[in-house]
Amino acid sequence: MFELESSEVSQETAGSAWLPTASRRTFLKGVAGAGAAVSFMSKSAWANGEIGFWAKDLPADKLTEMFNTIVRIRWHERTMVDKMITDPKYRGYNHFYAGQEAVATGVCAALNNKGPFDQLDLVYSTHRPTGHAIAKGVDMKKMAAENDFRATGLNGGYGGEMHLSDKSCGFIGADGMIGPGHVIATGSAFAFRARDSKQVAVVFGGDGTYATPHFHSALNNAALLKLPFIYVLENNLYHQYAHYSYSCPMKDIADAARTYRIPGVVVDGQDVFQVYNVMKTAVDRARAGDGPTLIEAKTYRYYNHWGAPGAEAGQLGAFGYDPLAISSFRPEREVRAWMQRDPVDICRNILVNWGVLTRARADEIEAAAKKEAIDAFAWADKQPFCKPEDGLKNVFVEGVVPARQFG
Ligand SMILES: Cc1ncc(C[n+]2csc(CCOP(=O)(O)OP(=O)(O)O)c2C)c(N)n1
Ligand SMILES: [Mg+2]
Repeated sequence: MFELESSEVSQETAGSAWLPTASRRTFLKGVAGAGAAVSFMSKSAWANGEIGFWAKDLPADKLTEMFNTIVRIRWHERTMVDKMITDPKYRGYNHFYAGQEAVATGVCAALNNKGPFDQLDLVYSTHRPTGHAIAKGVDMKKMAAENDFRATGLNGGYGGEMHLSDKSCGFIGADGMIGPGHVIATGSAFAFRARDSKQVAVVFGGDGTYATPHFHSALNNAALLKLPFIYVLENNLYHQYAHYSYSCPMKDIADAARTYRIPGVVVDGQDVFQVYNVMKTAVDRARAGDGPTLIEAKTYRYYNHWGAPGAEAGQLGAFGYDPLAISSFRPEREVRAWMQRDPVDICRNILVNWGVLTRARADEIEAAAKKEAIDAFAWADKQPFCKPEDGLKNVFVEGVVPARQFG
């Protein structure tokens, strides 16, 4: 885990020309001492890889809810994969999130997801949105219907996977474009600050976003303006079919935070409680007005970049040759090695170990999640399709739009 050394920053600031040399030296000494103290204090306020850091204080029902969310995401993904493979009439598609469930779950568990819109924390998602959506509180049935372009879907069936959104829980939405959402999210964070609200804006991005200008612009502006903004970068090692080392010179993308003088934290993205710990620290910091954080969650996706190539019905994960990738872009052993550190197993084992769940109760929760997913897709199958003639509805504003700023 990388942590910004407060003394480093303060010393640079202290070197400015407005201080005469003698007093500058005294000033530097003082600042270095204060910096070290602040650094020590802030270190103790970070999770530092301890499983029980913040998570140990959570009530049992909240911890159980996190397990429930992980398995609900897992079975949503597995059910949808099977649907794509076995039902030729099914029109939905997805960039599958299985393998990364602990990230969305740990992040959203530290956010405010219920209540009036002006009190919700907002999540800006990516082209791989279904896990983020479930964790933020989106209804699984409505999402299943949306992904198959049904009129009763979350967005009337006109959005599909790439444009899922649900204002009621602060899920601002999926985004087919890699990057621009980061900048829009900082706009939300700026609005929160301008309105003196305690809300936080969170953006998810992949390792592929490091090379976009939006990543740097968002962090730079958020740092300069001390915005309540959290960037959650899910490093699943690949963007489409290329390893991230092709576009990023650093092993840890979180190191980029140094440039912007903000905390950059690397976390085990397979362990939901570690993710929660660092996220809670970042959310507390943002709400206190202390500015943004970059979190890099090391994780892995069990399916290929898009859809279900290489997958088989009833089997978790996709292996081997992906025709869309022209060649096999990742070794099967790598996929299997990551599956050894499965987020569902890790969460289950910790909660059993802590005495929060018995194995039998965990199995019941997982069976209920599987049933919920199967029922959601069955319900979606019976819904009417959206109509082409309604395609431009809700695209243009109708009537008079009042001018509004900070209102
Ligand atoms: C601006 C833009 N450029 C290219 C693409 C095509 N594209 C879709 S997903 C993707 C890779 C994203 O990789 P990463 O950010 O690591 O996310 P992951 O798919 O691994 O979750 C690319 C290049 C796009 N959607 N938008
Ligand atoms: Mg990636």
